[in-house]
Amino acid sequence: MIKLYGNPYSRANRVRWALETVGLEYEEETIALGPDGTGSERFRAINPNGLIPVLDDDGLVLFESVPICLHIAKKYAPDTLYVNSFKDEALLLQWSVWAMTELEKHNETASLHVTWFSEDKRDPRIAAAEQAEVKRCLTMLEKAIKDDGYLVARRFTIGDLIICEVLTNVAFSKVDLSAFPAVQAYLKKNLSLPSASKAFAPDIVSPYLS
Ligand SMILES: N[C@@H](CCC(=O)N[C@@H](CS)C(=O)NCC(=O)O)C(=O)O
Repeated sequence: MIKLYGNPYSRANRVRWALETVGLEYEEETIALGPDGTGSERFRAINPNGLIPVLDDDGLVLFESVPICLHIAKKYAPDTLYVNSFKDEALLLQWSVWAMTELEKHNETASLHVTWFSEDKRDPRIAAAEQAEVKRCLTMLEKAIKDDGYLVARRFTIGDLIICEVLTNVAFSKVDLSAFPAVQAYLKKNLSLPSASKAFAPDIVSPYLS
């Protein structure tokens, strides 16, 4: 039995997309953010960290979205969504950790100061500095995917899935993607996959499909 604890407007989207990509049967329990959901005693017994997503893979209960995605790919699609050399695995891990610790971190802080905080809590200097960091990350990504449109192994892997899902949040930091044509094409191609249509609420992917 595979069970995802998540909701359609959260980092559970990357896990749902990985599950849809490998074609696994799973159930999802919607967990709201806040005291009645992620903060509840019941949910904290499942994830003491109090955050979604959580995956229960036949009794193996995992938190942290990126390791969950890597686990799904390696276990259920080792020759397609995962990679099969030490070199490609090292690159895949490098980009996956970068997606969380650089790209996502800067995009999230920018989004707080551009979209999510109330006006009185927003700091335009932090917003501008963090948007500049997101652009620095996008410049790196643009170069990395320019040759063949993929991060590693010259095909779509879990690394591309993680990065494209992280980038669905760029709408909230209001970073303009037009200076990054390879990234724009990369998002459009990968978010148009049938697995993405099944995994995402339409309003999340629509800004990147035209
Ligand atoms: N590093 C964690 C972050 C998870 C996280 O921040 N989840 C948010 C939703 S995207 C959450 O559960 N927030 C709980 C709350 O705000 O109550 C991961 O990637 O899984």
